[in-house]
Amino acid sequence: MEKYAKLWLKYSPKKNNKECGLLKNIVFSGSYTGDKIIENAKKELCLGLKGMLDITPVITEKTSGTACNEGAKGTLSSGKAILDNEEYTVSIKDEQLVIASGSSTGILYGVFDILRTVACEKDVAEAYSCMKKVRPSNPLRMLNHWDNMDGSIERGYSGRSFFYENNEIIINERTVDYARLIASVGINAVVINNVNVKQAASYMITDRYFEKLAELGEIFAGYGIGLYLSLNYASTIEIGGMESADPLDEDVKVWWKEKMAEVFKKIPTLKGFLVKADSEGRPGPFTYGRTQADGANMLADIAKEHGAIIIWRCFVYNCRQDWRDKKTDRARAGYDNFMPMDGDYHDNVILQIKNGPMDFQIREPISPLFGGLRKTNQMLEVQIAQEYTGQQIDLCYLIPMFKEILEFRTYCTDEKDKNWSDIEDIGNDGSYNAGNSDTVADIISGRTFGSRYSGIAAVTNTGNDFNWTGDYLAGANLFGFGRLAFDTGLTSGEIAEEFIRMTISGDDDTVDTIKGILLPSRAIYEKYTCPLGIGWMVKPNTHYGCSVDGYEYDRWGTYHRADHLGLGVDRTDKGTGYALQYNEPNASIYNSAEKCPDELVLFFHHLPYTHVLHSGKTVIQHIYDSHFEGYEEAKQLAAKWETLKDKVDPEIFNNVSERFTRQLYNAREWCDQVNTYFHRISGIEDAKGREIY
Ligand code: GCV
Repeated sequence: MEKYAKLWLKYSPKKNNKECGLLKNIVFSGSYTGDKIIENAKKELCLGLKGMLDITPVITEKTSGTACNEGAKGTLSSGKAILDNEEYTVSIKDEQLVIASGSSTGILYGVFDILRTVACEKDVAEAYSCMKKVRPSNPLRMLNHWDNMDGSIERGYSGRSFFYENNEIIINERTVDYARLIASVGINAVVINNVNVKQAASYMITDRYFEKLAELGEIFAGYGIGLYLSLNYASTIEIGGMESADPLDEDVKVWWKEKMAEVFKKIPTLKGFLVKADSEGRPGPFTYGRTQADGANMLADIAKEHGAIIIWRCFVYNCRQDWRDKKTDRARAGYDNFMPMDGDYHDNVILQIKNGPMDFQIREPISPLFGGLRKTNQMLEVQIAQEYTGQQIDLCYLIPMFKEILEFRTYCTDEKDKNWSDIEDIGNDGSYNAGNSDTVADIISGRTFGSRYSGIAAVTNTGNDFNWTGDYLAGANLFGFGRLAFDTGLTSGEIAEEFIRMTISGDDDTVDTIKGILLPSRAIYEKYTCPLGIGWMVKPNTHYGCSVDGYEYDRWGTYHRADHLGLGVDRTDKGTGYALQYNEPNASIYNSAEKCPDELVLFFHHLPYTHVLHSGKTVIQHIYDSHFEGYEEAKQLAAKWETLKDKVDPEIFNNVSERFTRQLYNAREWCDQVNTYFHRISGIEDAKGREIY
């Protein structure tokens, strides 16, 4: 019995490509250096082809004319470049498959490309008949673990941490398999500890943990993955015994200088830090009357001496709001706190921005910082840990949502916006990429403003459960996030299909059925939970299950403002003004109840229940219909899964089946509670006369 599932690297026997001679002779070519990554690439190729096709390939290396010794055991290329050139090609030459790249990471990705082709039973000769050239869409493709050193995981739904137990770092076989799994989908950076850095985690930058962290960093580096740590902003106080963490205080700077010199010496593979400051009770520069830029730049200037970067989160808002106060708007906070300093952040700072202005709800508009910031490195933060999206009990395949986010047009390069006097200064190379390269995907890829450091991070959904993600199907979000971050051009369907074929089954009918379950699951979850973009009708603290007023009279800035006439938050020019933080035409669209897309209309407007949506339905009828439909459709998903009883591994079948039972209970509660609440408060009957309590 295996200790944990191998997921998409299980390399089970395949029928296609068995006779493919191309897979017997594989060439690694290019100006890469022979190192641990190449050794791992060879191991993986042999393991995969042996398992799937019983082939042991002959691997030849041609590195810029100088042959690299077979199975080179060279040391890690722990040079301080944050990002390799990870581009690779796979082609056929002289009856051989050739993977070419300028870096060993590129070669490793080429290997995983071939293994994926075989695992999905695509014809290898055909797949590479024309040279396949691949360049990752995003420079940084990162996972953020919210793992605590006591072994718990904040917002974790898959067991406990596989990185920590009793304040010690665990390194074992699973650590290596984790690195293999995520490298195989193109992840190149991992933050291994919670952004809320407390207790033992504050000591990660002390000799208590250096040895283990160095070891972990080497394992990751062997798969092209950079190691990052979350940093306690107030380390000078908490571990340095000082009285201040003022970023402009000379003594504070000296402390950090010495500390970082020590840390980067002891953990040579470390690439940088992630910082949550001035957020939800965490310390930060505001305490000293300083700006976020002051805090980020102080750390970044020192980190720069070690070739490292500082990723600074924009999740800064007032979490002690009075619910009676209708002027303060949490949605505004990110923009209000970070926009004024656009251009002030130093070049090794990246601002990490949650996809929406609130907090990972099932539906939110895109943060207006995307398209607002033009002179600052930016990274998108999404959450595959399903905190508000079903907690890996309810199925919610998030890739369609991520695609929408990435495809959102910010209009930041629009002609009429180009009256900026210093526009020519934008970007490292001084260029400004005019035209329509203004989607979130464009911005975070670095191409819109020529940023050097940018990309996408996901709060991860992993833990030490046998199947890593609690629900086997939630594995599609881990797999899918990596694949999408690597290639934003892939469709949700393509990604789902790869995941299913590699992880669950290659049988065409089974693949179609599971795809039919995954693809609509986000829309269904949205239907039976919070209507029309309003969000937050969840049980406080745990964030699972319906509680319409759960956050209504709380301090978190998360209100629906429902009364007997209507609901929604007025964020227009007559309300909090949030809608105006967007570039045109988005600002005008969101500011108008007539133009605003239905799915976001209650996020931006307080509307009567009788308001007629674009769909032709009134708000109240939409609430009733979508909730009844959502629950019904969830039942259909569960029924479809039941048809697979004899078609998928019982371990997988039973796990997902059990989750669906819980999902249906949850969906029914949401449906009945939301409908009942609004029926009672509005006094308006359901046009279809269904049972409401
Ligand atoms: C790590 C939300 C979550 C918190 C999380 C926070 C964040 O508020 O509920 O658990 O803290 O986001 O992103 O920092």
